[in-house]
Amino acid sequence: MFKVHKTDGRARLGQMTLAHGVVNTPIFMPVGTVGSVKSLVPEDLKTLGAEIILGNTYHLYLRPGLDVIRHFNGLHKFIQWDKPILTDSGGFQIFSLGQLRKITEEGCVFQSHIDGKKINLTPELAVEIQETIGADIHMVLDECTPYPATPEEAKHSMERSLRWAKRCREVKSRDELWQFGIVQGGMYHDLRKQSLEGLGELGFEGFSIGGLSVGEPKPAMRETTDFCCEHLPEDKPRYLMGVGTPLDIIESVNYGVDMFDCVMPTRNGRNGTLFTSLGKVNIKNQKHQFDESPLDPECSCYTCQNFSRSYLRHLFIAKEITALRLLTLHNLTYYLHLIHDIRDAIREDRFQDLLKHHQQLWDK
Ligand code: PRF
Ligand code: ZN
Repeated sequence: MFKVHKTDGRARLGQMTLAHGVVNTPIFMPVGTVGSVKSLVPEDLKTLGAEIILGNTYHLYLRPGLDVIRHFNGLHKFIQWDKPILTDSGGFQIFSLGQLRKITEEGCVFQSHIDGKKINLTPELAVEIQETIGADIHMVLDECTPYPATPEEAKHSMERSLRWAKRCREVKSRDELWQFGIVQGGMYHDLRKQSLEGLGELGFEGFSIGGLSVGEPKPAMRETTDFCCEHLPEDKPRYLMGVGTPLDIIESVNYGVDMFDCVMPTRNGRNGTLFTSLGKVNIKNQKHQFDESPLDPECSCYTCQNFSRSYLRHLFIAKEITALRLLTLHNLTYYLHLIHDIRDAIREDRFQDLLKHHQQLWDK
C-alpha cells in the first residue's frame, strides 16, 4: 500500500507499506550492490536511520549466486538486514560495466566479470532472481537508452523496454513483493508519454524514471523528470533511478519524485569528497592539515562528533580503511538528514524555502 499524506506544491509526503516494514517518502536508499553498503554493517545503517537499501541483481546473481541465496531463504537473512530491500534488474549494470555482449529481443547477453561465463539475462530470469532474493521492491528488465540518442533509436529502445516490462509482469509470482515499471524514452516527451501510458496498463505497484543522469545536461534531466511526474499516476510511488546530488534530489522532489538511490554519498566518501551544510569539502586539501574543527559543525554523525578535519585528512592520506568508514558514515548521514529536512519542510509547508536554500548553497 502507498499513501500520500500531505503535499506542498508538487512535493509529496507519503508512506509505503512493504513486506519488511514501512518506508517513509521521500526516501534516499543507500546502495549495497553486492549485499553490503561498503565499509558499513547493518547496525550502522540502523543508527543512520536508513529505512531501505538497494541491491543489484547482476552482482548477486554472479556472486554468491542463487543457490546460496536460496539456501538462506532470501537476501535478508543472508546479510542480516530485516528492513526493506529494493533491487535493480541488472540491465543497467551490464550496460554501465561494459560487460554487454548483445541485446536481443530475448534479453541481454553478457559475459560474467567473475568467470567469463556467457549469460542471457532475460526479463523472466530477472524476475526469478529478484523474487529469489526476496526484494520488497524489484525492477523490470529495461534497456537504458544512452545519451545522446536519435528519436528512432530512443523509440526502438523504449518499445523494447515496454515489451520486456510486459514479460516481467506476466511471470511475477510473489504477491507480497512489489514490481516497478521503468519509464524510458530518452529526452523525448512523446516517447516518455507512450512509455508511461504503456506501463500504466500493466498494473505495477510503482514507477521508476530511468534513462536519466546518463550524461545529458542538467536542464534536460530536470525537464524530463518534470514531464514524467506530471503524467504519472498520483497514487503510485515514483523512483528516479541513480540520482543524484543533494540539489538534484531536492529539485526532483519539487516535481513530485518520492524515491532516490545513488552511489554518490558512499563512493564520494571513499574518494575523500564530503557533503556538508557549508557545501563540498575535499578532505585531502592541505588547508585541513591543522584544522581542529569537525567536517560539518551542524552534523550529528559519529565522525563529526568525535574527530577533527586534521585527523580525518591524516587517515585518508595514510590510506587507513577507518577513513573510508568514517567518511561514508558522514556522507550517508548528510543524505539521510537532507531527506528528513525535506519531509519536515513538506509537512510544514515551507518546501520552497528549503529548495531556495539548497539552490544557493550548491549553485555557487
Ligand atoms: N535503468 C535501470 N537502472 C538504472 C537506470 C536505468 O535507466 C539508471 C539511469 N540513471 C540508473 N539505474 N534498470
Ligand atoms: Zn558528520
